[in-house]
Amino acid sequence: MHPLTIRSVTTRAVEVPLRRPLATKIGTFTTTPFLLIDLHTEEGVTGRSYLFGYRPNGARLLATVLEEIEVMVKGRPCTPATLYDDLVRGLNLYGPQGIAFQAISGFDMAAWDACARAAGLPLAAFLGGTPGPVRAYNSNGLGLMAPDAVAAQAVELLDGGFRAMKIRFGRDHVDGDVAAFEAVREAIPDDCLLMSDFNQGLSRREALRRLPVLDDLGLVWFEEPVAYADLDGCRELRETVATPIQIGENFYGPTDLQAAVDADAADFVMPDAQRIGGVTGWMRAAAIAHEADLPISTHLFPEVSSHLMRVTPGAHWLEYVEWASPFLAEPLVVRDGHAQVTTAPGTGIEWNEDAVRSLAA
Ligand code: SMN
Ligand code: MG
Repeated sequence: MHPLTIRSVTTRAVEVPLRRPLATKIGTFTTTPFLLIDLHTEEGVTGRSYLFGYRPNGARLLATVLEEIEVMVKGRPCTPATLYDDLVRGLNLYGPQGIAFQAISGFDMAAWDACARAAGLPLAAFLGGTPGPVRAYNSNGLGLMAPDAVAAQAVELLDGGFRAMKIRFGRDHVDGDVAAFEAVREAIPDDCLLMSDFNQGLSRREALRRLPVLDDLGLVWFEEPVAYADLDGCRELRETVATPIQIGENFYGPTDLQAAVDADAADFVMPDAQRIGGVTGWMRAAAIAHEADLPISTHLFPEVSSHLMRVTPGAHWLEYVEWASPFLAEPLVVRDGHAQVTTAPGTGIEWNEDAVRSLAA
């Protein structure tokens, strides 16, 4: 087998309005900037991925690092695991985290996509698994809104056969969160599960006071109750409440997951493909989670993450968001609450070029 040879890495920024604006404790999202990545090879195969820009200029910041990555990989074989290690070493002086590491993750996802496409296989199969369904929860809403508004949205989020969804917590008073929860609970079927997310919004002291009040609600998990780096705080909360503590969307690389394991900080983990190191970082992190017997869920990026879950032991829940769908030619399909990993080669990411033009930022 001859590896592909990398010709260029190009990027484009788009700004996508959210169908359902999302208010969280860490910020309100009404539109989201994305950076679209194309990895071109001499053989004519193109690998694709996208990254979240988060802030208005975020996509541009990531694009600048990807320009440097292009300089580092141009003319080299497209061998993602090798390139990942070289890029981490090569960009080490910017810190093995933050924007630099996010750009490496985006490049890595595009490189794996190219390899799987060249083999004519869906990424899940290229990684040694099979395509098929992946259990998902709907994360497209239930922000910090009034109880009647959250309840109305919860009914909409059942569309697609979802039997699980995530509510955002962290209102000024815990009673506000309870009221929102109760309104949602009444509006949806009894067998529909609810996850909760505080987006790091509580101080440790406040979390120790609030989480016990919410502990009997039957939530699947409490996500990021305190600052993401406060692993001791997470462990203390685990010792205080019965509801599982879920963290991981802010892990930078497999090392951070190992640190959470070492600190006994989590019942569940949920790495984000943009921060854990793309496909390469995910596979290494998933091995650590498995050894530690931690169920593993995904954060954003359902198009790539659904493939990864098909080869992840202890795969727990896929987070489904539709935010990239407007610029994708074949948006991810969800049926009966399961994302459908199809037999299309690669991750299935193809741009809807008309949409990319009209959303250009
Ligand atoms: C989240 C993170 C970033 C952007 C939107 C929402 C949230 C989640 O923490 O877990 O979905
Ligand atoms: Mg979260």
